[in-house]
Amino acid sequence: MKHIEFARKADAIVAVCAIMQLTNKFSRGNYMSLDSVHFKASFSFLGLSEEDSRYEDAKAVILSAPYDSTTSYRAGTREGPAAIIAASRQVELFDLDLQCEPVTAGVHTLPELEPDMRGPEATLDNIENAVRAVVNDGKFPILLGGEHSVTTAPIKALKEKYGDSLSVLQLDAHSDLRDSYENTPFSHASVMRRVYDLAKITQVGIRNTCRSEMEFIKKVGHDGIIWASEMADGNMAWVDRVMKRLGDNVYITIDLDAFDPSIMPAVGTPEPGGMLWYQTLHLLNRVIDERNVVGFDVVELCPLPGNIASDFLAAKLVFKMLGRVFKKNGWIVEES
Ligand SMILES: [Mn+2]
Repeated sequence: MKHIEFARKADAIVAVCAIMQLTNKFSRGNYMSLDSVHFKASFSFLGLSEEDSRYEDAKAVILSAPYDSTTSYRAGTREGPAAIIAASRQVELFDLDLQCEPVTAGVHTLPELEPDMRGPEATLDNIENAVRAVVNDGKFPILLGGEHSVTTAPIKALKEKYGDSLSVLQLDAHSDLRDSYENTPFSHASVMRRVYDLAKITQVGIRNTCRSEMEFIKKVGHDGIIWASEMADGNMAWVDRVMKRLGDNVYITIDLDAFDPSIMPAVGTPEPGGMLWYQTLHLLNRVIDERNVVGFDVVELCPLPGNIASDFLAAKLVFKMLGRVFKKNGWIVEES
């Protein structure tokens, strides 16, 4: 008797459930789990899938520093990293020079680093800690800026590992060698003066330097500047001079205002007479192929509404450099 009662109770429950499901169906449509819903890839560099961009498996890690505090002309570089990642989702994964998809597996994109409102030192410490952690995990760091002052952070972290064998290649319109600017030694206009104290620097594409910087250059006998005017006639002899100066381990910092404003107008401080695409790739390919590049940054993108070409150039530049780094280090996973 009891068994029958139980059976009836169970029947009743099943019946009630069926009615509830029917009601649900009519009121909310078919119930589906998220497993059967199509999502775009997460907000990762190149739009790589979760599977192709896991931190554990990644050879390279994208760090974003949306920091914009001391910018002296047009502000907005805090929007740079997100604009580069958004544009990167339109970059074709096949590299025509390498004839393969060099980085399809192996790039992780970390969330944006948070600026520290206590000031530039705390913000730079946070970036330095992030780079140090990534490097200690054996991964190749790429930092997206943000204003150029963020560059000291990865260089400090990498200097711990590589010591005096670390040298720095800078592409920039500005020499950034002021001791301080607008009362702060952490200005983007004095970033290379800070770096000068950490590592041997070579500066390419420079076309704007102030009197106090020229005095400093003469005083210390700094002969590592390739002036844009020396590159203007299209000769590439200056590349040999760059290569002679670089040590075994090289960090590359690219201020996007190194490029000519005709192809890169979206910077805070544009300067006429800059570098062009193939000329820049020629230099970067040689440095990556012939030295051990240990990290790089691309900074100072200041997105212009409606100008997607600049964002795309920055994204493609990161892609081209990364692909070359993957090839050099034997990290390319061949498709089976
Ligand atoms: Mn600059």
